[in-house]
Amino acid sequence: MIGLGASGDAAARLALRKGAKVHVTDTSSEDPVAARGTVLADLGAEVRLGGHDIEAIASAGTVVVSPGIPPGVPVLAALRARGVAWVSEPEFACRFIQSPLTIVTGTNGKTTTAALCAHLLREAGVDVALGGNIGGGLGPPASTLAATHPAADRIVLELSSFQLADIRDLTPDVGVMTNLGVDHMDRYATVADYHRDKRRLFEAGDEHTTWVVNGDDPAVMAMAEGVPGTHLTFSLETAGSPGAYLSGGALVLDWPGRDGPHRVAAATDLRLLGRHNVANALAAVLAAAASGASSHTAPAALRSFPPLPHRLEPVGTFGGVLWVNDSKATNVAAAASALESLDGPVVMLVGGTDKGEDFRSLVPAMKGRVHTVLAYGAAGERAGAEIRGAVGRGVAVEHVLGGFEEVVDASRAAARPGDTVLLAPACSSFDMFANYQARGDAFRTLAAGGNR
Ligand code: UMA
Repeated sequence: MIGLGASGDAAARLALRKGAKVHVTDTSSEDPVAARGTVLADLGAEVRLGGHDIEAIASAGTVVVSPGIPPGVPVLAALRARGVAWVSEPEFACRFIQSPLTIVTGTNGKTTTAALCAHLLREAGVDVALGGNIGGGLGPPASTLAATHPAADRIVLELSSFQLADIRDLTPDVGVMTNLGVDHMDRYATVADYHRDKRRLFEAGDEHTTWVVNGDDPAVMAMAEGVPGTHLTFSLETAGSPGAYLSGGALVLDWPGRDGPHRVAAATDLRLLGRHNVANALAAVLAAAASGASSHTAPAALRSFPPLPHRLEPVGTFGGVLWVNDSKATNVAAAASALESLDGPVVMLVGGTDKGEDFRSLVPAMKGRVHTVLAYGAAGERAGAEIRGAVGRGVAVEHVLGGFEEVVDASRAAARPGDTVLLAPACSSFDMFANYQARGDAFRTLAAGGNR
């Protein structure tokens, strides 16, 4: 097992449980890797930290590689040169799973779609387990599911392009592609390389696979074209094709072979904000139906699904002001997409660790929505200056000095009844917090605390 993060730890434990002789290795020898290594050594694994022993890896019958390890790193180059193949962690896990798989991927929305699909199945009485890339406490790695739920009625896995890259025999019963855009350009040389790994999902299916694809996304439709299996689309724009679509503000399911289209819920019944989440809900409803959920329980299940933490999460309305935590928006594109989901007027908090992105790219989404920008943290001065220079009059741009509490206080002072205060910082959090979750938690607490 190469890499001892969450997925490496889970795969090593699974292999040990199955009676395999396990070698685990990581370039790091610091905690939390070191702490995991100590436990795995006690469980019987051979643990090599602080570097990789190529001979030991090459002699293994199966080599499993963690998703965060890019294909060009020296250890993988050395294995390639020796003709040693490897598999991704979910591929290894699925060798021990008997359940039919619903696999969800796409550039955006895969976590919400996978979690909502699992919720719809659970509420329909299906014994379902959720995991994969999802992380963040919402689901374990695939290898953990293989140990704990190997024969569930259904396993829903969110898979990233990194995890799809090295699958081999894993076959989706239902495959979902939410959309295709640009991401992970720090790992891939071109967008085509990134999409090539996404395409692995379609290559992994067979004539029995049901595909749930975004009918509004030409890149998805082009990739799915000619792929064996049953094709169903979800669409915000076009009503009428078999699948799920938005019509007159309602989510409609038109399942082939059943008694025609029927309304599942109103878009306003969802507790999730934003039009992109209506698309995610359509994908989830369709994927759940394809995975065996009866549609009778879908209306109540859609209404009961809570927003996921740190993803356009409404944390409360205080004095007529809605506070929204989108701390997961750690880059400019994600922050712009959060803005586009809101009608405004908006007070926006931007800042954190400066990743060198161009903050002027936020300005088109700000127009007509944002009346005040509060720029803060390590990136605050540059973000404020760039946005001020590009946004024009009518939008106040303030550089807030001090800690996060001061930033939240400044938001409260700037907001008027009817406004939304949006934390979509377009930066990572490390200047003030351990991670984006800690930042979102602080926002939630400070928003509620100061407004009681
Ligand atoms: N390493 C080596 N040798 C190298 C290079 C790195 O040993 O040459 C080590 C690193 O020191 C590290 C490990 O390899 O300890 C890599 O761990 P990892 O980055 O794969 O992290 P995990 O903790 O195993 O988490 C992964 C996913 N992370 C990534 O793909 C980056 C988690 O997705 C996922 O929840 C978890 O497996 C379980 O499936 C997170 C994520 O950010 C949520 N995903 C990306 C995204 O959603 O955009 C793809």
